[in-house]
Amino acid sequence: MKKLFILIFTFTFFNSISYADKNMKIGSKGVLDEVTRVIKVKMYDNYYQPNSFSIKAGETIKFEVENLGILVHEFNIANKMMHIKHQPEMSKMAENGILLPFSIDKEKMKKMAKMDKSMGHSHSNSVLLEPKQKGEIIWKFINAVNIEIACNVPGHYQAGMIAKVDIN
Ligand SMILES: [Cu+2]
Repeated sequence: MKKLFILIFTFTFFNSISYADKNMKIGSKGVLDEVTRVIKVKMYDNYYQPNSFSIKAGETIKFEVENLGILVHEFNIANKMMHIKHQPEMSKMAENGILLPFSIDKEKMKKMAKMDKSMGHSHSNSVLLEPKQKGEIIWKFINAVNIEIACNVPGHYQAGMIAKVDIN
């Protein structure tokens, strides 16, 4: 009987994980050949320009992102839950002296990423840029819901560095 309970529990548990995953659909990394539109985004302290995006479901967009602020900023395509989960990693990067207010210590980042992968900030849905730096993301908005583009440098999300994304 006990075994049966464990079995049922395990089944329910894993089922709930896949259910959560379905609700975290944010699309996927896109390829250059499929790009239908290029959007230029400027990052300032602490906001994006433009600060909202209207995207068709299934569209593949190339975001050309430039940091014109004096602070380090992130352009991260995710949902609220993912941003909240990512913020402690960014705080840890700051605590370890990798993520500095005006720059990123790339040497330290490389070194620490060998012990803790999350310190390398290597994500297909995000670019982290120093002032005057440019970066890009190609993103396919397939099965994407509740998308938020935001910056998770400590304090920036709380300061409202969030861009609204409408998918229709
Ligand atoms: Cu920022």
